[in-house]
Amino acid sequence: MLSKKVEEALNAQINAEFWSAYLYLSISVHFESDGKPGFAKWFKAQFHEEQGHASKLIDYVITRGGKVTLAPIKEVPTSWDSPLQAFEDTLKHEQIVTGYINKLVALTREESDYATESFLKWYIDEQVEEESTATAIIDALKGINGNGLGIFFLDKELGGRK
Ligand code: OFO
Repeated sequence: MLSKKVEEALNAQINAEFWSAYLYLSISVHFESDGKPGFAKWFKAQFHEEQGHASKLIDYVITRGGKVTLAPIKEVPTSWDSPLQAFEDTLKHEQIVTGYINKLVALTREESDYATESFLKWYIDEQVEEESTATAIIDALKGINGNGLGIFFLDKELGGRK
C-alpha cells in the first residue's frame, strides 16, 4: 500500500514523464518541418521512451493498489533557433527531471517505502544515461559550430537511432 504522499508524488512524476514526452514530440515536429529528418527521428524515439517511463510508473502505482490521476500537461515550446539550442533545452529539462526523481527517492526514504525506493532505481540510472547522451550531442554540436555539412552528417547519424 502506498502512502498518500508517495502516491501523490508518483502521480506528479507520471505527469513529468508525459511533459518530457510532449517536449520531445514538439522538438521532433519542429525538426521534421525544418528539413532535419534525423534529428526528428531521434526526438520521436525519445518521445516514445518517455511515454514508456510514464506507463511503467502507472503500472507500478496500480500494482501497489494506488490511484492514478492524470493531470493536464504543462505547455512546451514549439520552436528552436538551432539543433544546439534544442539539445541544450533537452539537457536542462533532463536535469529538472533528475531533481524530481531525487526528491521522490528522498520522500520514499522518509516514508520508509523501500519497495518504491527500489523501483525508482531504474529511473535514477536512466536519468544518468539521458543527461550523458544529451551532453555528448551538445559537445558534438559545439565542435561542428554551425557548419552545414557537419549538421548534415550528425542528422544522418542520429537518424540511425532504432
Ligand atoms: Fe523519463 O527520462 Fe527523461 O525525462
